[in-house]
Amino acid sequence: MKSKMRMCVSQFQVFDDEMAAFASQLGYTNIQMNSPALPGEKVWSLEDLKALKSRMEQYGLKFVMVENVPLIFYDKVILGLPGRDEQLDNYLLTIRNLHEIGIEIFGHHFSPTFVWRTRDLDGRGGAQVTAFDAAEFELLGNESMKEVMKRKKHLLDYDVFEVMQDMTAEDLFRNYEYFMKAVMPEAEKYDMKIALHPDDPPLRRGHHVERMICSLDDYKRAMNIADSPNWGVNLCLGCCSELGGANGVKEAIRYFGGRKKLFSVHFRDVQGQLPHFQECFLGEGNFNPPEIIRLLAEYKYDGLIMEDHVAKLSFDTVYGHRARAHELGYIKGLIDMMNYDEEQK
Ligand SMILES: [Mn+2]
Repeated sequence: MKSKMRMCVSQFQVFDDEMAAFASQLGYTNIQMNSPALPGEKVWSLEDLKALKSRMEQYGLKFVMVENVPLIFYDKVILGLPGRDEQLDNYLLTIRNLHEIGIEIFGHHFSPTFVWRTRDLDGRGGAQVTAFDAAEFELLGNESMKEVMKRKKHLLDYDVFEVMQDMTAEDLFRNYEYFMKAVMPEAEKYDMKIALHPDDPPLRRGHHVERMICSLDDYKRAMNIADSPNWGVNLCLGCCSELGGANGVKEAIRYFGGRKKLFSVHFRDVQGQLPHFQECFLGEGNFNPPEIIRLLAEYKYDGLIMEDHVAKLSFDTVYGHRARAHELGYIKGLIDMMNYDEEQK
């Protein structure tokens, strides 16, 4: 049987002619955006979302997933700070607005300090890849992260790393429960799929900061907290691989795939496992890409599949059009080959 998993062009913030041409010319019609850069410091307006969707439609593209609102929309929810109820109201409004424009999956993370990396390394042919080393992170904190957080500080009027020094993973789980109690009934009402991305890297504690989703057990715990058919995972194979290598990836797919909890998949890999790893191209990491595509198909995975972080190729754009085109083509080739084999049976 032909697999129904759907590829998409993803992980960008601004939809413009360049992105439209990139998606259309490569032949992908489904679009995911990660924290679309729309006006608003508390919530996006329905008008702006509608305009975004219709611009995509002009190019024959379909807006199917939004991954993450900006942190400033729900930072108090994650951290349990005063003002979280107002942010929750806006989050519920966002669910209704996204439903209104036909969005199928709404992703979120619970990692206000974002992705942790400690340095860039030379990957294949000198392409730049990010790397993480837990001991280095413990010692220095994340220098590149501090630059990112400085930029975020223009939006947030406090230092997230500072606030999180006194928080534990248990506090985060408690705040997640508060979040889910408000979010899931609304998501069910509008049949919106709510998808959780794990922490990257899935390391419980680093540089005095604790994180929430650092194992399959943590993910199961979040699932039980949400307790809803509309809750599922935005499974980052990269994070699973960072933690448990190929077996970690397969275990997560089997667990969530078997429960119809796989809503979207970040198809990327790393070399090595915690405490240190580096990102890489597909096919040179911990897992065997054809094997993993087959495993997803075995579980009749019909959600979205996309590339995620990519290596920085020489002369590429900031978005990484060259690298992304390569990874997308790689994934599409695997799916087409698998479907061809199925037809021949
Ligand atoms: Mn990811």
